[in-house]
Amino acid sequence: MKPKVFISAPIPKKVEDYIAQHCDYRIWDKKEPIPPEILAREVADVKGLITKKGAINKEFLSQAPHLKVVSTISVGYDSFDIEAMRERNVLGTHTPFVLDETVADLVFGLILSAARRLPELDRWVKEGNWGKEKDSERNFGVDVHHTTLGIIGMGRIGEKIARRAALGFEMDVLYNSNSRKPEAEEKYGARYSEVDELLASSDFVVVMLPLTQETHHIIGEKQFGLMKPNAIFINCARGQVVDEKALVRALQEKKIRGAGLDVFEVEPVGQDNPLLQMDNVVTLPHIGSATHNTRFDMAMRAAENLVAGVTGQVPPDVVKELKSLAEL
Ligand code: 8YV
Repeated sequence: MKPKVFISAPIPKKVEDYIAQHCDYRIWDKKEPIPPEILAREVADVKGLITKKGAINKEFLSQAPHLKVVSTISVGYDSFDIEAMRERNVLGTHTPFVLDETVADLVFGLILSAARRLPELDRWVKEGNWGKEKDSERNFGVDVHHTTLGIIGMGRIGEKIARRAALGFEMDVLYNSNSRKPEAEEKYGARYSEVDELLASSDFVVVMLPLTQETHHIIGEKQFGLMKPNAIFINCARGQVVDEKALVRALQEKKIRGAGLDVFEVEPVGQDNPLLQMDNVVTLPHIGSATHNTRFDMAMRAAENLVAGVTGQVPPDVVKELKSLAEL
């Protein structure tokens, strides 16, 4: 008998076919998110679950007594309550590697957009303003090349950003991380730096940290106060890593020049969020990994993790905090 699994969001047909070969599955394939009461019913008898968001906590797990593996189609796994999963012996997997280059591309999209004011000037042209204004400096921005980039959180994606920065834009790269990255230091001339020094020296500050209890609001008033008045702040990680109210104040008080944001403390971002009123802030709807190829690869990777987990193998991408469960 094939193991029972539930897929709680639409996935590409090929990925569904792969799961069908190994599992007895049901799928929520509607565009709107699955209502919690339906999810609770669907997970009551399954061994494996594919998810995209939604807390996997004690309460959720109590509705899924047979669950062995939860496979999220994302690299971030802040939706996992690690302690609750460990207690219930449920493996959690994520999708590292396959999105690194795509997210690094978007970080540079935000850097360029904020520095050269691309979305603002795109609107300006489309609104018919070109030729009306006489101020020849009106549309000036700031350079990206040969400036200093500070990366807080130098994981796999951070290293891809560093490569683009050093080899493409000839930027100086500073980074802060739990561990030193000899390869990035050697190949891209990246220099390890304490956070305060990195903030004070960088023209562009990119935060690339996972969201955990320790990183919640790790960038706040003090950190914005240390940045250069000309600095541009980029967040493509998780909104809650940043104290958004402090960011708004820093922008209003011109403590920094601008920001490029793919993520927000509350998503979708509220229309009354003051960040949406600021021309010097580029806002995107959490699209770091959102290309056809990468989202396909992420779904396939999540499917492979799921199938491995429900067929008695060790899934390739068990999250580091739960690896010890997989070794039992
Ligand atoms: C996800 C992301 O695809 O991977 C992550 O951690 O933030 C995105 O790439 C998104 O959260 C939807 O699952």
